[in-house]
Amino acid sequence: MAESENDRAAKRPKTTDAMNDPGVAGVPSPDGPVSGFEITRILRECAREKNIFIHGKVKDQDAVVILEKTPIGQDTVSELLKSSELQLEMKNDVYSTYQLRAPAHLNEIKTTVICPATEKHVKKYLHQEVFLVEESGEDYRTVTLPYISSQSFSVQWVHNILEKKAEADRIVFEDPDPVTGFVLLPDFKWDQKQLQDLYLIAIVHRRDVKSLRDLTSEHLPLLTNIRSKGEDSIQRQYGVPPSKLRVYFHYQPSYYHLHVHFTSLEYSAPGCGVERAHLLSDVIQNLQADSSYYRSRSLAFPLRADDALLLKFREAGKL
Ligand code: DD3
Repeated sequence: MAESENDRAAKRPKTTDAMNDPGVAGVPSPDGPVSGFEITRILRECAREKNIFIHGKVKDQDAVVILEKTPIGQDTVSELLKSSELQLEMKNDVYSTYQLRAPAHLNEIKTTVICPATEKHVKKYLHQEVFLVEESGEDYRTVTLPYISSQSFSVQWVHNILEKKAEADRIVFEDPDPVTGFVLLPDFKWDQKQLQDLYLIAIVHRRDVKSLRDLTSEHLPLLTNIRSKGEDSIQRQYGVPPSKLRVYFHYQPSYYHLHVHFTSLEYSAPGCGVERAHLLSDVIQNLQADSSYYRSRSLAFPLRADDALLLKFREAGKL
């Protein structure tokens, strides 16, 4: 019979506070932040994406927990079929369906925890109507830039990566040059169990470039360096050639420290659509043709109805 949460709670030592014990990567963490989680409400769920976003509390702190079933990796299929129990659901002619009971290590659920979560974190996962905004170079300087400067969008986690204070063991490649260098590592969204949803990010060392909007021909050595060394590293480490990669920026980005997304071409990553993604190779060519391309061009991007930036565009009469 399955052990109840009470049984397990009784067995584990009571010394550690759930939130002060982040656990150690790769080691089971019975006192991790999920065990004491009290559900407040479901923020969003998607049957197709097989994920659910939950708002709740751990001790007295707000938290968001994201649970997601991951793709079945080719390399685990044979073990999955061999070592699982099958329970027949129905049979009709040549057709039959089963519930397969996989061994625990082949039946993991990717779990992301944000704790303490701010109201912004919570809101981000609520389903919202979206609107397309067209931002001219002038709009950027008068509406968007003042807004992003006034907000304390924390990029602490980015600095932690660059300074090796977090995720140092996950770095796939680093070019330490302060001007053209970057760190390449798997994005949070990828659990690295299968190549189908490969997702890495290149985070630049220099801290004076917020987004695509700041790029000029001065940055071409940085961009071509990221393209060539990023693609090389992914080819070497994962055997995925450049022709199988979608390499791009987001505009607007979700954090204002320049970074490049490397995703599997087979995987429709969230945010890879034409309304938000700008291919690195297009960006390079546009800057080669016109150094002020991204300073002066209008750029369109989607904004959620509850995004404060949308309100700024409305107030400025741009929507
Ligand atoms: C983020 C955008 C940011 C929730 C979530 C993710 N890759 C990250 C911290 C460390 C990381 C990322 C914000 C935050 Cl789930 C709110 O992303 C990260 N580390 N995308 C990596 N490797």
